[in-house]
Amino acid sequence: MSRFRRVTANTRGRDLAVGDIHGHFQRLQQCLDSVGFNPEVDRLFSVGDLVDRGPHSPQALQWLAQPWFYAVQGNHESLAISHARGGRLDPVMYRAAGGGWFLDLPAEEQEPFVEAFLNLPIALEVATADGPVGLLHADSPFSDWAQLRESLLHDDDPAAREVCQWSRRRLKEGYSQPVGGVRALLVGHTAVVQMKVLGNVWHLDTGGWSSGCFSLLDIASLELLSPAPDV
Ligand SMILES: [Mn+2]
Repeated sequence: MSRFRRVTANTRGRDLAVGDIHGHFQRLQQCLDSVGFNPEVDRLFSVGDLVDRGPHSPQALQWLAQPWFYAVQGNHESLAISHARGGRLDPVMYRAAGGGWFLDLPAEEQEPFVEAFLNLPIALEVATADGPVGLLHADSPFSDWAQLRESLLHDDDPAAREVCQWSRRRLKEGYSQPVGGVRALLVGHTAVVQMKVLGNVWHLDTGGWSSGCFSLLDIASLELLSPAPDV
């Protein structure tokens, strides 16, 4: 599977984006129900970190099998891959980060997860009527989307990938230079109290997995559907 994926516009229904899920698929489903998500026509895009911490991490496989569900690979998916593929990974750290459910699976039961996670792109681009919207887990290593696409497709530079999945720099420094070539870049990874936009980078992880408040963003209009705006 390609490390960069392009998805054509949804002409039948809505495209929604959600922040880190971390094993809370039941809460996410409730949130989707509350905005009338219709899997026949609507699609859901995840910025990664589907697993670890919450009670339903194994459900990630069923969600990833749905034709209406798209995701990029977060650092937690990357941890599972590293563990199973013999990468350098401290199991104590991994367990503390919520990976116990995975560490405790027999190797043959880890395998379907690893294969599904390996299939996830590092960055994804969704077409909308007003131009492309990008998604990745943490931050873009480049100020230009085309450069990121080229890097992911041709260089596979581990340092660039590391920024895509692990960087917290933009939020930490309040860095607000936009990423050129996309209308908006949707990310998660660092929990924020309220959805926060820096430049054109939208931080969607409002801690749905800890506080129960998932933010759902309509990708075409860039309007927040959940939590409902105060009237
Ligand atoms: Mn993360």
